[in-house]
Amino acid sequence: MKRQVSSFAPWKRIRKDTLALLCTAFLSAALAVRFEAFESLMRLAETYERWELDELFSVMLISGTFAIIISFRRGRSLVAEIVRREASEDQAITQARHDALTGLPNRRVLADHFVAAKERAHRAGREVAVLLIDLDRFKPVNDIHGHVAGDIVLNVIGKRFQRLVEATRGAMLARLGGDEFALVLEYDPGSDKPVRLAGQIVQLAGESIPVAAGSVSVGASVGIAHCKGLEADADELLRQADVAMYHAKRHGRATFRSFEDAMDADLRLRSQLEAELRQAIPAGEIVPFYQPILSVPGREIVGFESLARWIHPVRGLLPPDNFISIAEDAGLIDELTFALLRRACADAQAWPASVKLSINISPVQLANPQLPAQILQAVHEGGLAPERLIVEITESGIVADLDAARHIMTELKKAGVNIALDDFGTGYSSLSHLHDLQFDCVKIDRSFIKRMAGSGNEELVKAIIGMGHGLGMRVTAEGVETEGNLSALAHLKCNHVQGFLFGAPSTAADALKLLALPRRAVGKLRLVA
Ligand code: G
Ligand code: G
Ligand code: MN
Repeated sequence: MKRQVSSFAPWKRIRKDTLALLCTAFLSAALAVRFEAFESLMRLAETYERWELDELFSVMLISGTFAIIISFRRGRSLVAEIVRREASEDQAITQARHDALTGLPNRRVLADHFVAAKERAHRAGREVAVLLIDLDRFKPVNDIHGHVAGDIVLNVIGKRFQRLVEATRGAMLARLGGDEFALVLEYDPGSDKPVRLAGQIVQLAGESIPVAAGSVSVGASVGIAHCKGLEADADELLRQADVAMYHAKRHGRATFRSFEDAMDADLRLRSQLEAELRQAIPAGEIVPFYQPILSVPGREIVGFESLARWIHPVRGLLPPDNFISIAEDAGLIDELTFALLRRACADAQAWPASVKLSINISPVQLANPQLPAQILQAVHEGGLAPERLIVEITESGIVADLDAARHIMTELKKAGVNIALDDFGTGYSSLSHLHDLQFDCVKIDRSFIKRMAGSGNEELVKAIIGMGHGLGMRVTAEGVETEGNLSALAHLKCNHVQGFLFGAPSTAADALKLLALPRRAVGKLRLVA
């Protein structure tokens, strides 16, 4: 707004100049009249007639007129040039302060706005919060539907957020870059406005978006940071909101979290564990534990699932949820997977050839097209026939990038490796995914088996088993803890079972002890992990 007014300044200037010129001319004329200059000139001309002064005056008058016309035109082009320059200056300023794709203000504007809002709120006894918004599942939109579709999504989402912000007093929205947006919010103390706004943002982001190829849907995870006092700057608040947003992502996405100091402690622990993990993998501190998988109703051990454990010299035995996601974030997951796989192949040498080895692959590893070749190489070096390997992939992995999952599965299956769909029922895979990808086995998540304990809750498990068999897959039930579970599953013709009834994940030595037990004794004789 301010810049638009200033574009008219040159016209003001030229008007001033003209006025000055007219005044001078008028004053000169008045002086000339007052001192009878024209009469004196006439007399001078008559006295010195032979000098032809009148012609000289005429020439002077004509060239004076030309000079005025030329300088007027020059003035005009000068004004046009100034207008042009100021317009491009305006454009440069707009570009430096706004995001080209969505037209929203950028990080700099947000930071400036934050400083003003903080001081204003302080004077008025109000509060300020910073919300950081990161879209979920945006990368697959770009990868699968192309960047044009990605741009459409960002624009549509930006407009939705902007409309919400316009209807909210004391809010200001910016795009930080990529799929990140942020907003500064002023609110009354004690009001739940920040979380309400965060909830609305999550909801708006989840609504489907039409693109050329139909429609896509993304989501948003939001982190909220509350400004305490006048010291904190925009960068610190954005950092805190980012930490909180990361917690929202870890808690299943499409949700929001408020920053707490404990989150910083958590972050410090994670970075400490990350540093320790870098040493621990080559040092062999991460080992596979094995949980038996049995046939039904024969109770024969048909395989073991390798489940990572960190035997930490100081912290003790750590379960995988303490370090797998750290390994994923730190880019260590491939190294970890192959260290475990090599060790598991060595352990499996002591098992009967009919006993298979199941390993888990993280969804992030599916992005690596070299993965099948690397797995096959490790299995080859470890002396395990590929037919004895089962690779477990979770639903979230295949949904995130279907094409990548398909490539990896095809390559592994060509070599004889079996593929299992892990934790089935907890993700968002559709029946068409199951049909399309041709898994060898589906593993029913333990939450369904747990619920089956109550009466009338067998229907879902029955349906999953029926579907699995219909698509030519073996079905494994996870989390089998009771004889009741087992007989119900046997009745439903479930192929394999796994769970505490037969043994918790335990060491390679314990796996050998289980194999040495007479058939049907497994599960009766409990081993302590
Ligand atoms: O063993 P436990 O129930 O604590 O395992 C928790 C989760 O960690 C399981 O979902 C399992 O799939 C995962 N997990 C265990 N070992 C590995 C591993 O070696 N690699 C990956 N990617 N995940 C694992
Ligand atoms: O997601 P995945 O299937 O990879 O997870 C396997 C994990 O499930 C094992 O690491 C183990 O800790 C856990 N688990 C195995 N059997 C049981 C069971 O019977 N009950 C419960 N609650 N958890 C189990
Ligand atoms: Mn598994």
